[in-house]
Amino acid sequence: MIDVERRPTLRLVVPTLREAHGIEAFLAALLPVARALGAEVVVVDDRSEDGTADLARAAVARLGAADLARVVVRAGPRGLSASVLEGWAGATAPLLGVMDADLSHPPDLLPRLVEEVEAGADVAIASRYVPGGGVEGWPLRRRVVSRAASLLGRTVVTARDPLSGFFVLRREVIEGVALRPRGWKIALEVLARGRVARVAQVPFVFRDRAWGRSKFGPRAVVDFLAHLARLHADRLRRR
Ligand SMILES: Nc1nc2c(ncn2[C@@H]2O[C@H](COP(=O)(O)OP(=O)(O)O)[C@@H](O)[C@H]2O)c(=O)[nH]1
Ligand SMILES: [Mg+2]
Repeated sequence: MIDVERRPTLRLVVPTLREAHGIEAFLAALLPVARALGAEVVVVDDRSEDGTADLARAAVARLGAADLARVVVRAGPRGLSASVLEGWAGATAPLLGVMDADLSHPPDLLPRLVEEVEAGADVAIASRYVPGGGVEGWPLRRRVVSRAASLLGRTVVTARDPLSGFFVLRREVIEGVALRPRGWKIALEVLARGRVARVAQVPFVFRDRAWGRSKFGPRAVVDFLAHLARLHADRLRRR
């Protein structure tokens, strides 16, 4: 059970879809960091058929972290951004965050992101595309798509890696803001529609997953382009 007496500093959401293979190793790395930060962790699983949710619950129990972490299984249509918003809903923590479950996002970087927001940033993004950052293990095709999508994303926001799936924000940035993300890119939606004045960009090296398979595919690209088009259209309408 989550300790309701003590308000967490951060609610970190971890969206999962078919991560049975590595969810234990991930939680073993993350939970000590989360505990040190006073964060709560919500794993939001999209009805993975491979037992991810049960394995995650067992890992939380085995790691003695039932007071700070829980696992939610979603109903309804699958969706990465929708999972993140569902995980953030009802949070009382002053900070919200998100990261992937496959260790591509190093848990050790989480305290840096929190520090940046506590020091005054509205959003702190772990960024592959600022000096010191990078990507390891991706084939050329995936690198090119990611770079191109980031450049397109920068037509609506200024951050260099607006498609990063690892970031922390002040809860007020999105409180009362109607977010309508489509597909994968929740950071883009938060940056484009949220009350964001200061963005901190913390470099990190994204390492391709060590197990399992990426869910990235043509569908994610189509969703991204539709999402981007909607952000542009809404911006024109507001003018
Ligand atoms: N809840 C939920 N999580 C998802 C979905 N698609 C991907 N994920 C999770 O989102 C994170 C990033 O997905 P991944 O396949 O690793 O994408 P990549 O790192 O860009 O190749 C991982 O933790 C996945 O388990 C989805 O539809 N719903
Ligand atoms: Mg991944």
